[in-house]
Amino acid sequence: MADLNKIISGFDVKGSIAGVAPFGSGLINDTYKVTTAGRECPDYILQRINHNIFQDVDMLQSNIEAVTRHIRHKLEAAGETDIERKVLHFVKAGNGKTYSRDSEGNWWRMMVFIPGAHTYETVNPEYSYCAGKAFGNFQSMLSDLEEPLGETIPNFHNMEFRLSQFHDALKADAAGRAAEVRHYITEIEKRSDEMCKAERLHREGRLPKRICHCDTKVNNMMFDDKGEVLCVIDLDTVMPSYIFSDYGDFLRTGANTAAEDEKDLGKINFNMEIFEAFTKGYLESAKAFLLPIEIENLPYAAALFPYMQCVRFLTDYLNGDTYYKIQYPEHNLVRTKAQFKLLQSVEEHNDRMRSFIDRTLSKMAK
Ligand code: GN1
Ligand code: MG
Repeated sequence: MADLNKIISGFDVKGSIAGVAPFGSGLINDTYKVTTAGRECPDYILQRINHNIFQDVDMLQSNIEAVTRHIRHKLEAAGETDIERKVLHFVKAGNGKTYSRDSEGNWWRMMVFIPGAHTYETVNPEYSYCAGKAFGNFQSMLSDLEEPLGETIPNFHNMEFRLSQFHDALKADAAGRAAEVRHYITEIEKRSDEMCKAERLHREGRLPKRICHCDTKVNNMMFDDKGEVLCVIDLDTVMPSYIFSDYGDFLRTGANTAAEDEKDLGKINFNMEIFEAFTKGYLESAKAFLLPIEIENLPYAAALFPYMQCVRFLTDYLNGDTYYKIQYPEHNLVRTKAQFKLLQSVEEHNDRMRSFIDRTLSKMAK
């Protein structure tokens, strides 16, 4: 176990440390809340970057710095007064960078904890509408970022790549688990062509990549006490992708009537009220820059992300749980089943999603 106090002392932190405790429910990095003594100094978030997954830490932090700097300038130009709560503020380490390496080779970073902000694992329609607007705004604010961003995880949301990893895992069958998941393998294969549509459209030059967040889980948004979105957090995966990434991954988590790893499949459904509220918010802030092909494929995006996550969880299960943090041996299988159930529910709502989008667009055109 790393000496957290020693690591913290390497950053330009104000005040004396009163406590350090694990924080949040992320599946990749280790996150801690650092509380300082007294009211005048801010609290902080400390994170150990998972450098097995984010192998190019320089690129990772340089992306994040470019993005937060750009958003900060936009907010300043717009005369925003609550800037410290609307964009993440990374603390400098002794080396002048926003990250540092400990003697064991781990990478760490710190940011100012945003006071009076909350994250949620589930949201109501009103909050979903705000989330839709916020993610549309986020994409729109970054549309004129001049520095090119690197892919912090190459091919992160590339469905063809995720399927090839799945096929490799299946062939190797490292944990001897392939036989018990035959049903899910068949269901995944049945849909594979349709689900790789985005990559085909991109190759044909019809679908652009834009800067996206790429991890728009509902718990990656900070809300204030009134339910307004303050900012979007967890910026590790901000990179060029299809807008489907942000739209689809929010719905995967926000419109699921149960948790991502719910064992009782009967509880898992796609909540159309959340879908409608989120879609309305997203279209209001993003319609101005979206192409018809992007809008037309929003229902596809709603299905793509439960599908992709199902493939990713099953791949990890087949590999013997080497990627996602698990709490019990079958966890990745439970997650796979839950994502597949959600996918089926999304598929049942395809026509209703399409007609809601059409109605919303025609109302907006008036
Ligand atoms: C991971 O870091 P966290 O827990 O917010 C994953 C996402 C998955 C998600 C599934 C870098 O997100 O892509 O959708 O788990 N992030 C990475 O819950 O793989
Ligand atoms: Mg997260």
